[in-house]
Order: sequence, then C-alpha cells, then structure tokens
Amino acid sequence: MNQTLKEIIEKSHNIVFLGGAGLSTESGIPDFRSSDGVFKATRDYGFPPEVLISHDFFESYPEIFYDYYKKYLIYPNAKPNNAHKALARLEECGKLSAVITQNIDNLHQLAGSRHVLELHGSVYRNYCTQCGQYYPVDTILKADGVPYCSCGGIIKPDVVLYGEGLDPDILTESVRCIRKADTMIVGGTSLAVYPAAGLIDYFRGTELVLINLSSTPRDAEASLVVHEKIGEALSFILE
Ligand code: CNA
Repeated sequence: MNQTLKEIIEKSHNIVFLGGAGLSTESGIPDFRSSDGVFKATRDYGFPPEVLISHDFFESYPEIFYDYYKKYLIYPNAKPNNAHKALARLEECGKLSAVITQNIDNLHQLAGSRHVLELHGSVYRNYCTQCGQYYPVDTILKADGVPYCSCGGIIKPDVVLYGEGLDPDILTESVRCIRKADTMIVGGTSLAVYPAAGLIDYFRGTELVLINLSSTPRDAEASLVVHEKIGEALSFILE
C-alpha cells in the first residue's frame, strides 16, 4: 500500500520542493496549461505565451510584449495560499532545505520561505538594459506602454524569457540541494519546461512525491502521486 503524504513528511529529514505555476492558482494567478491562458493569449495576440514572453519577441515587439506581460503576469494583490504557507512551515521546523520554483510571483517569500531559488526570476525586479539601473514593479505597472529608464534604455523584467539561459548559480545551488535531499516533493508543474523539469534527474533520495492536478510525464517514477489541489493536499501541515 502507498504511504501517505503525511507519513512521508514525518519520516523525512531533508525535503526539497520543486514547484511551478499550479502552486499559485489557488492564489488567483492562472497557470499556462490548465487554465485558458494559452487559448486567451493566442486569441487576443495571435501567439501562445511561449512566443509572447520570449527573448526574441521582447527585442522585436516590446509594446506587445509589455501589453501581454502587464495584463497576465503581474498580480500585485495576490496572497500566499496554504501550499506556500505549508512549505514555509516545513522550512521553519527544519524539515525542508529549499523551495525551487519556476514561479515569478514572490508568493513563497511572502509566506515566509527563506531559501527560495527562483529559476525563472521575479517580476518584482527590473533593470535597465542599458545602464543596469534597478526599478521596482510599480515602475512597470505605471508606465504608459514600454517602460524606459531615465537614461533612455528599455527596462527589462528580471524574468528568464523563453530563449534565455537560467542563472547558473541558481541552477548549481538547486542541484546541490536536490542531491542532498531524502525526499523531493514536486508540485503544481506540468514538467513541460526544461531545464527546470530535468532537475528531478539529480534526486538521489528515497521518496519522490508528485502533487499535481493533472498527470505529468514523471508520474510513473514517483513513490506517491497525488492528483489534488496542492493547497488542499498540504494543508494538514498547518493544522
Ligand atoms: P504550467 O505548465 O502552466 O503547469 C501548471 C500545472 O499545475 C498543470 O499541470 C496543472 O494541472 C497544475 N495545477 C494547476 N493548479 C493546481 C493546483 N491548485 N494544485 C496542483 N496542481 C495544479 O506551469 P509550469 O510552472 O509547469 O510551467 C512553467 C512556466 C509557467 C514557468 O516558466 C513559469 O514562470 C510560468 N508561469 C508562472 C506563473 C507564476 O509565477 N505564478 C504563472 C503562470 C505561468
């Protein structure tokens, strides 16, 4: 018989979590693949999200990039849900060593997680492409169209766009944490975006848990697969 999630967490000493957009849907932020995100982007802009938020698109059509980006990727009023809070609690009680996330929404940090490895950056950091000046998210939201620096350069979000490489230091630290973990919990991700999805290959521990509403290409390898909302699946940790 399968062990329960509770039993696995109880006996684990070093949990690492890898997550994605599904973690924040219960906070009101739509993901790309289970909501109508892909459909809406294609209908309204003529391109899927992977094209609209790609490096080449940003360079060629910054006006359209920012129109989509501001409407669909920045959620300043979103609050952490039970999944973010439960992971913060596991870190606080010494069971979890790192949250590795593909999300760019800062909700893990807002929930109190300290060791958060942001594989794809954050909408809350923005830099001038010419002089490197930092800008907060407010500058992006308030700009009329494309946000420009006082030096005249275009401001770019510190978000890894499709076609761009991931920060090697964050990848290295993620691999280090995964290699040392006895349990890896993967949640709220379709495991369709690489290299993030490939990080599972570095896991050498005993329990791989997948918590995702829909099935993923790695379900067969897991010791436990939970097809539930992750906020509900992890809420027992907060009791
Ligand atoms: P995805 O490909 O959209 O997959 C999300 C997965 O989560 C799907 O398989 C869903 O079935 C599942 N899911 C949705 N809601 C829940 C829930 N409540 N509980 C459990 N599972 C759920 O997203 P990925 O993260 O795998 O794809 C990577 C992209 C999406 C990354 O580059 C992200 O930056 C990007 N993204 C991020 C955000 C965010 O920061 N919140 C939002 C939208 C897209």
